[in-house]
This record gives sequence, C-alpha cells and structure tokens, in this order.
Amino acid sequence: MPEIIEQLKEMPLGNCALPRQNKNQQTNCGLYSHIRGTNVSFGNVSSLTPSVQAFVEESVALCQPDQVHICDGSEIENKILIKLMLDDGTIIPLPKYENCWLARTNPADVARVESRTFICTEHKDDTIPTPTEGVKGTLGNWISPSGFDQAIQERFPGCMKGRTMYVVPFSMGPLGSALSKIGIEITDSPYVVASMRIMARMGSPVLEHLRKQGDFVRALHSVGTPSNGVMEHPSWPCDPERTIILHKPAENLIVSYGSGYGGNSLLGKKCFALRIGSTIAKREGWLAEHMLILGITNPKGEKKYITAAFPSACGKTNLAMLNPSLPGYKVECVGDDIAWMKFDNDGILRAINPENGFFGVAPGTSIETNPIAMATIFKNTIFTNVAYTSDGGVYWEGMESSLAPNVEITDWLGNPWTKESGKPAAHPNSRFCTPAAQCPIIDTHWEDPKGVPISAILFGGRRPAGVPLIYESRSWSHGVFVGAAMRSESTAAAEHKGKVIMHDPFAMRPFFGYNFGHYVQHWLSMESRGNVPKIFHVNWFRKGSNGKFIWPGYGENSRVLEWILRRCSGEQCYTDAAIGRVPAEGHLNLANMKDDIDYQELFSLPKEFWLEEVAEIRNYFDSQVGSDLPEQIYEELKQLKERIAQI
Ligand code: GTP
Ligand code: SPV
Ligand code: MN
Repeated sequence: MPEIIEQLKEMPLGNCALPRQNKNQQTNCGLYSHIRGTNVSFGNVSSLTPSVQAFVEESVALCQPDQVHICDGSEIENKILIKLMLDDGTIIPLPKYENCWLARTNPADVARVESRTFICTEHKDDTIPTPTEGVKGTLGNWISPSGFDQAIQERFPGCMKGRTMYVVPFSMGPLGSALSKIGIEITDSPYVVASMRIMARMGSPVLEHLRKQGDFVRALHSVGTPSNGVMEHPSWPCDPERTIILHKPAENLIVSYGSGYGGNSLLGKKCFALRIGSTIAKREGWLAEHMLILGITNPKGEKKYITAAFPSACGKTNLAMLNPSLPGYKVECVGDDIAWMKFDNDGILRAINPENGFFGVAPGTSIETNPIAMATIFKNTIFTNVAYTSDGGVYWEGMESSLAPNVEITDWLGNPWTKESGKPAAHPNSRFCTPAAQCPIIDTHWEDPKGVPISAILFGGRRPAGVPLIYESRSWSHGVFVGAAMRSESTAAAEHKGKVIMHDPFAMRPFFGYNFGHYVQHWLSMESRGNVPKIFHVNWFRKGSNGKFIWPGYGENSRVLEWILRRCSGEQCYTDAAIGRVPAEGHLNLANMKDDIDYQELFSLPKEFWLEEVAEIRNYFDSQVGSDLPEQIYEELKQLKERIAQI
C-alpha cells in the first residue's frame, strides 16, 4: 500500500478534527462559523467577498446541506476528500501508481446529456435559430425564465440534506491574466471538488484575487436524489431521470442537477468555458472555442501555434500531445480541449487554455498511440469508469501491450472480465483527469497570461468517406463556412445511439451559448478586428475500400502539420481543388512511412459524394438556421456547389 493510503487511514474525519488553515483564521471564524444557521465545517466565511457570501447563503437556504465546506485547495483538504471517498466507496485506490484513484459511476451516468442541457434567455431566438416548421431543432435547447425557475424549484429545495455543501472558488485561465475569468462552483460531490482541483486553478488564491476583481460566474451543482428516494448506487449518487443542466447567460449563472459526470458536473469546463464563455466572448469581442492549442517547432527552430476544433472523442487530446514521426519536429501542448482567443493591441490573435488539467478519453490511449499521455497520467490522477487490474493498475481497450502477465481484470461495472466476453472492459467514454503541468511536453508558455499567438485554425471530424486528409480554405469567410458545415460520425462522448454522420458546426453544436447564426456572424466579424489566421480542415478517419483507415494518424499527423506550417510561411505547395487548397502531389511529405499511402484514395474528391454533401449542408442550413445564417455563408455554399459542378 502506498504511504498516502496509510496516512489517510489514520485520519479522523469528525468535524472537530478537520484542520483549518491557521489558528488566527480559526479565531476569526468563530464569528462566522455558521451560514444561515448551517455549520461551516472547513474554511473561513470571512474569506468570501460579500457577493460570494450572498451566493452561498442563497444556496444554503435552497439546498439545506448539513454543513458547508469552503475549499482552500490545500493538500490536506484533498487528502480529507480522498479519505471520505474511499470510505464511502466513491473511489478505490490504485496502489500501482502514485496518488491515483478509480471512480466508477452509476451506469446511468456516463456522459454528457445534451437533450437535458438548456440555455435560458428572455427570447427564444437569442438562444437558438428557428427551424423550419415540423423540423426538430438540433442547435441547442431553450428554456424560458419561468421554466428555468420552475426546473430549479422542482429539484433543488432540500436536495443537499444529509450532505456537505462544498464552495469551490476557481479560475479559468492563469490567475490574474486579463484573459482569465473566475467562477464559484457550489456542489455536494467530493468527486467534483477533487476533479475541479485538477481541472481548474482552485482554492484560496482565487478568493484573494476576487477581492480585487469582483466579477464571477455562479455555478450551482447537486448530484441530486431520485424522487422516490431510492439510490440504486449509493457510492455514486445521481438522479438520471431528472438530470438537467441550465445556463442563464444574462446572469452568468449555471445550475446543474442530477449528474456527477464530466461536463455535467465539472462546471468550469463546457458550461462555463464554452456555453457561458461564448456569450461573454460575443459581448467582449473574442472567441471561446472547443479547441486544443499546440506549439510546433520545425527543424530550423521556427515555432508556431495552432488551434484545432474536433468534436468530442475525435482526437483533440491526441493531437495536442502529438509525438511527431517526422524527424526534427517538436510539438508542445498548451491545451487539449478549450481555447479562449482574443486579438491583442497589435492585432495578433492570442489564445489561452482556460483549463488546468486534461479530462481525456481513456480507451485508445496507449504507448503506441499517445506515449505522452501515458507519461502524464500515472500519478495524481482520478480515473473514471476504466477497468482495473489485480496488480492495482488500470486497463482499457488499447492498453493490451502494457498489461502485466497473468493479471486479472475487473471491468468498469465491477465484474471479472476477459477478452472473450466480447464486451469492452472500460466504458467507451471512460476518462482520466490529470494535471496539465505533469505533461512532459507542456509548453513553456502554457500559463503565459498574454496567451500564445495563433497562426492556424484547424477544423476536423470523423469522415469515413469523401473528405480528404487536409485542405485549406480559400479565405476567412470560406474558412468560417467550412466550420459551419462540419460533420462527424457520432461518438460515445454523448448520449447518441449508433454511428451516424452528424452535423457538428465548429465542434460546438453541444456547446453554443447563443444562437448559432449569430455565432457565425461573430466569427465573420473577427476579420475586421485583427490579422486572422489561416483555416484548414483535416480528416484522419477516411476509410479505404478495405474498410480500414487509409491514414495511420497519431504521430504521422505531423506530416499534415508540416504542410500547414509551410502554407503559413507562404510556400506555394498547393493546388486549387473544388473544396479548397490541397497539397499538390509530392508536396505532402510521405517519405519513410511504414505503409505505402495511396495518395489518390486519400485526396480523391468523388463528385457524387460532394454533390450530396452540398445538398445536405444546404438542407441543414435551410431547415435548422434559416435567415439567422449570414448571407455570406449561403454565398460560400453556392460557390462551392459551382466549383464542384466543374469536377
Ligand atoms: P474529448 O475529450 O471528448 O473532447 O475528445 P478528444 O477530441 O480530445 O479525442 P481524443 O484525442 O481523446 O481521441 C478520441 C479517440 O480517437 C481515441 O480513441 C483515440 O485513440 C482516437 N484517435 C485520436 N487521434 C487519432 C488519429 O489520428 N487516428 C485515429 N485512427 N484515431 C485517433
Ligand atoms: C467532451 O465531451 O467534449 C469532453 C468531455 O471533453 S466532457 O467534459 O464530459 O464534456
Ligand atoms: Mn471535449
């Protein structure tokens, strides 16, 4: 048993034994050791600004917790939470590694729930475009202010009875950066607190900062209790039937009930950094996007930064930690999921990663595919819904070569598992939650308060047919069209059934905080604000006639990045194709690849396919967005159609 488990075993958990930061605070605290009559078991109410205190008071009155814990982000606090979760079975230890834990959820709570995610505005068309009559809108869900209040009243009163309410101060982005924003998450889940400590800058320094700069996003979360009171998985309380995730941009307010999983409960991530974030970005003239950020240095030592938007489970984490197969190239990681981008005073687009950790898809992550992630995740990590091994380690699909001989495997549901079962050992959306600072290739500038300068933006998705490995847009507005027209095969990251090619504009479909048509207009307007980067579209997932991926992907994607860098330096290494600029044959570096690549198969543009694609995009824009979509985008589509007609 590692030392930490031994220490934790010794740790008493009664209120009186909970350590405070220092004696003075404890004395100060005497005056404030209650909030609305509820005991404050940890932390110091006087550390809260009046508006945070008001938020806590309102939440206490609504949720009626047994006690309140104000998080300071300390090591000792984290140990207390780990001990608590070990005792109640939320997590089990993984003694093979240092400070790693495995949480297994209620099997009904394993992914984001888009159908229960709502944005609240006075007017519906501020949130979603109006679909054609008889068509179901797929660009988000709207709820009225009275519906919002009712949803809360139906779920929250008394929902934390018997539980501790944690107050989690957090910063999205490096504390003090002009690009960063602060949030306060109130939650009844110690798993959420421990995860937020990894995923965001969390604790007392944030409260100190808040005293200087008063604005914050309010985020209220409860795992809930089923209305019949019966908790089927006591170690993972949740209320899947009544789960709801609400956002009110006008008040910078997030309210989430019923789920403890990922983006449903770690409210800094999708709810704040994307949904609320995109509405703030619109108001303030910048972009909040579902994008990785990486730095790439070529053999001459020239470095550029690139962002890339791929839908959930389509390769952001893998690209952000790319291990280049091309000799002399170096990739460094700034972020793997979210980018906040703003023009500086010199008109350079600069990006920060608002997060502090990676909440990465486990299956498929291996020494072969992502050695950098594998070198990151085996300390200080919370795993969720992966399988575990009898030698105290973790296991998932793809990890076969790292498996010690003769170990027994227990699947994510807690049952003995063998390959022969035909079922996956780890849930397809199982994840690791790990500190970004541990990544061996974390970029030296990843916490630079100014952000890093962006030279190129990539869009991409899982397109088994028709879409080439890479193409470049012809202009900014063509690039914005490419983002708006993005489609991708569905994955396990959300509640979708089966593999269908879905529209996922900008990889943001589940994350728009406001009307998609207005969002596209905002993107178009960026051109007048500064020097816009080049826009590209990539597809690692095209399949050949044998049904297998044509492109080996992962480290070999460095060949595509090389071409992008050359294009950013103005090299004329392209030919014009109907859909945009593609590498001229011989201009994509395919030297020394393990397998022969069929360039024709990888880059062909089947006319029939593209005619259908254009018709489908037209149908989507017409039926889902209508007149909210800027005329310029319809014009781009018209021109694409004309070019394809000439293939
Ligand atoms: P979210 O965290 O959900 O936003 O996902 P993500 O976009 O970060 O995706 P991630 O990098 O975790 O990859 C998801 C899955 O795609 C994993 O199973 C990967 O192994 C697989 N994948 C990633 N890159 C490639 C690639 O270049 N080629 C192929 N074939 N698969 C890839
Ligand atoms: C995604 O689905 O895009 C994720 C995982 O990054 S979650 O945080 O659950 O949204
Ligand atoms: Mn994501």
